[in-house]
Amino acid sequence: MAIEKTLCILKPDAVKSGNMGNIIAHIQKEGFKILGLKMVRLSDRSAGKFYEVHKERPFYSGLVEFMSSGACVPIALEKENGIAEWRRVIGATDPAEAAPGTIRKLYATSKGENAVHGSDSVENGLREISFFFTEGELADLGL
Ligand code: 3AN
Repeated sequence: MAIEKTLCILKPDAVKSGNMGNIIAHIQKEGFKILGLKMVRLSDRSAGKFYEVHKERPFYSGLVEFMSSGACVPIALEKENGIAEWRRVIGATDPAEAAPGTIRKLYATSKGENAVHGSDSVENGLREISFFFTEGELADLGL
């Protein structure tokens, strides 16, 4: 299986509830390599741009408002079969449906405030990573 990159974002709910450290520990326990990590506060405009694919969905404006409501921590990850692996580790979009032990089961509160983001394809993973990181910020630190 191929090594794939995916973008994780610790969303404002996870940052506010003090679970950044727990989630980063979970990421490392699952064997992902961390290629880049930073803390950002998204403007309305940049959150809107990131979630542009969901523009027509009824939850779009709430999602943009939530994602710009506090600090986020984008993390560029890499692992064999990384896209599917990260989605397995985070669990279903709705924490009520997420499997036991998944990050969303452990730390998310609702479909909207669901603690973490995960890319849905290799192509989107690369696009989303480049939304937050320049090439120079993606040093492989061997973590
Ligand atoms: P996932 O993050 O599991 O890939 P998507 O891509 O369907 O889920 O949705 C993107 C984001 O939009 C979700 N992480 C969640 O924050 C928000 N979202 C999705 N569905 C809903 C919904 N029904 N109500 C509120 N927010 C939603």
